[in-house]
Amino acid sequence: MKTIHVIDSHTAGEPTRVVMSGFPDLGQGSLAQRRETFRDSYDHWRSAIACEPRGSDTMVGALLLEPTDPRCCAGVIFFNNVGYLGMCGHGTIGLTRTLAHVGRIQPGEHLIETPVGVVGVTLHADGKVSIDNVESYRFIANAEVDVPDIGKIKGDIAWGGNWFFITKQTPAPLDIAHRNALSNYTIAVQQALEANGIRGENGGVIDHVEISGDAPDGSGARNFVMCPGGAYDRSPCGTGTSAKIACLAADNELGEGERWIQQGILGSAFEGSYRKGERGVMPTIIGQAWITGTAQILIEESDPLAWGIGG
Ligand code: PYC
Repeated sequence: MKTIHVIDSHTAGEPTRVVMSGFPDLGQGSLAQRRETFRDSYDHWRSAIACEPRGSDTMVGALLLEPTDPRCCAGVIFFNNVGYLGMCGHGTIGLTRTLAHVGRIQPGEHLIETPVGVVGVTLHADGKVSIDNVESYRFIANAEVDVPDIGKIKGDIAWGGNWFFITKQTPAPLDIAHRNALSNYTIAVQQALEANGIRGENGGVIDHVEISGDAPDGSGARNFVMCPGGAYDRSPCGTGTSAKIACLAADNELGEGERWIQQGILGSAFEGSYRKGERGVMPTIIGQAWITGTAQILIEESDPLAWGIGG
């Protein structure tokens, strides 16, 4: 029997499961090297934790690790039902809230090491968390992809810690009632991008598709973000908001220091702003997470579904 201690939270509706202990040793390399070891040797642990019957398609896991950079209070590798994420905005907010919950950090500024770089976080006295995300930039403006049975879709390809295709074209209003139509559409776009070899810089797979528009009730900017693995982000997506801000800045539609309120498909919101970066923007994203549970995950070797369903 294997025992893994996890703490669950949600950030604006999107779950994060922080793995506190019980995970195999991944060695002492960089976070990127340890993510390779995780992927090569322990991928079944990912599916045991993130997939059904213990997890779900929406679950984002956050493996808590010792950082290599002594300035950082923690290292983390994010994963989900199908693989690994570079950065994860809602997950970093959930991780920060979790570290505070167990008394490992106090309100103030902290650094967290991820496989794609060090991110700064501020835990505010009211429980909100600001993330100073990795540099985000638009890679290609107005790219076009031909999507079977849908037609030509135009959008920007941008980096916000993950690769995004951000389009304003939508098959339905950005309302949770239309989640099935929005999901089918964005999954078709994801597949067409890959089938046509349309990728981010250095061949990075564009595994997130974001529809960007207005809330149906006119209450502000809203998005719908399809994550790798077929589940839509319940939150406004921290890396997706960062990528969107990079595009707004590139189009001179958002000035340095100006606030951008980004609703997700549930209407829950993150607040974003940016400083100019060397290449793009240095985004700050503010959101809040709530603890939803703590558990000892048990893996019985005799269980035919011990290592998760699918994944
Ligand atoms: O908040 O960056 C994010 C995120 C990525 C995938 C799910 N959430």
